[in-house]
Amino acid sequence: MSRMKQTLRFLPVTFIAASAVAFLAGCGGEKASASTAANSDGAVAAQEQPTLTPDRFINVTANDQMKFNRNEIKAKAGQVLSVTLTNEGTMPKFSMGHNFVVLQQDTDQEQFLEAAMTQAGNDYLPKEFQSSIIAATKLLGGGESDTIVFQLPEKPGKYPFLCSFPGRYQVGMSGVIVVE
Ligand SMILES: [Cu+2]
Repeated sequence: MSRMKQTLRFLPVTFIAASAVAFLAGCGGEKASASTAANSDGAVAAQEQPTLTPDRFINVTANDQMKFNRNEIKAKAGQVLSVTLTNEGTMPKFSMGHNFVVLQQDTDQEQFLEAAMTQAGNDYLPKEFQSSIIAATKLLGGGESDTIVFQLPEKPGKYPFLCSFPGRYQVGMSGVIVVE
């Protein structure tokens, strides 16, 4: 219970910091990085590692046809990934927004998505599931992109990723990061 409280207290700070860095990344260049929560210890761990150096850079695209360009990413345990999501569509965020959300293995995705539906004001990232979110981009309209840098868990397995905009998971905007 107290850990939950701690998580909730730290997360907003992390998200603000991540947004600020993401903004800089958008204006500056490839090397700048943003990070949200790093692992199951969430924001606390992210604070201990304010500058993660990516082991790999991965480009993911989304479009007006409601598809990601990839549904599987293979990676190594503990690897630091820099994922750039680009919305190659032309439609606005409110009707055709996309994001890229990486979840802990044990997340109940149905409940996550149900909660996400009601939280447009928070980019469809359900606040009560923040400890389940390993990393998440901003919600992007057509032509926008955002980069997240995060460390994969040490535990091998399949970590789901998805777009949390309502209805997108159901038409295939999901996939897995296979951690070996
Ligand atoms: Cu989407």
